[in-house]
Amino acid sequence: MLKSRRSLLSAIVMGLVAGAVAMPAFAADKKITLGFAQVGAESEWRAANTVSIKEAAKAAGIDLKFSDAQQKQENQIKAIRGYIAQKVDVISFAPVVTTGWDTVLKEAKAAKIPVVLTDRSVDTKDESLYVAMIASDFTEEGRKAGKWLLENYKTPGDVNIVELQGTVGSAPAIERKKGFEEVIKADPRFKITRSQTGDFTRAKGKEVMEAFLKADANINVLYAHNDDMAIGAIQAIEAAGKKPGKDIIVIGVDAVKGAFEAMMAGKMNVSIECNPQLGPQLMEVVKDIVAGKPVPRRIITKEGVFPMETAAKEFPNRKY
Ligand code: GYE
Repeated sequence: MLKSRRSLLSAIVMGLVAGAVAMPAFAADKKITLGFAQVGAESEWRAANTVSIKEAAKAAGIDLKFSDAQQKQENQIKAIRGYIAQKVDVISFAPVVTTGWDTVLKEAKAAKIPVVLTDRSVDTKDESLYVAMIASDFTEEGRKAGKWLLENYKTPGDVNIVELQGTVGSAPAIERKKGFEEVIKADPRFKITRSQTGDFTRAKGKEVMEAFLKADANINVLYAHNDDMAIGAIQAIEAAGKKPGKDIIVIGVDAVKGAFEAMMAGKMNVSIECNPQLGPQLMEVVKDIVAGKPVPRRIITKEGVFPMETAAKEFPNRKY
């Protein structure tokens, strides 16, 4: 009797302990709320990234609060402060630029709201200000662009490269430049003769390329930090009476559909892939954080290189 009573009691205690352990930090029926502060709608990449985040949140049953900062840091900071005030469960954002985030991230930390970075990194000494980052390796993308050029540019003599940089101070602009320079410096005939920002947009890419072409008759290669700027620049090259893809070699980054179309038309030579479909990974990480599970600090997306010869074959498989 005593024995069975004791076992019954211990079963209850065990059950309680197991229940306590198994019980999520969060009541199962409460929806997770995620506040996401997007960069803007500057490129095809960004549009695909936004779709991916919205669709993945829906599929995961996560309540998504979404804001578009129109490429302005102050708007993103405002949006993050709004999410803190609304007491969302997790905040995620793609930082427009790398610097200037410590204050707002400390506010999120003080409010005990975990932050996940997606797409772009921040420059901070305090690693505790965010829990995880899901992003591409932009330096490696820059290196891939440089390697493709060194391996494929056969015409002898000096090679004058003009560069269209992304948004000033953004991680992809800083790192795509760095990786590319690191590789081309191995061969002294390759030189960047002009370099300016086109802010990751087609309109700015076109405008800056027009100025480059007016000032300089001797451009052999265009390295654009994204496909949209390359596509804008292609229009400028054609308007100047030159053949993009032939007279001027055109290198882009992202591998969006617009780049594949330009490659199939013979106007763009290569695009280095940068995957915008970060939504599903982000929702997994958000769910794990809320459930109190450990998450990897850095998740790197896998990416390829698509030269123009592969464009027609690959095009039907492209998702963005
Ligand atoms: O390459 C560009 C976009 O941060 C990786 O931002 C992203 C970049 C992408 O505007 O097209």
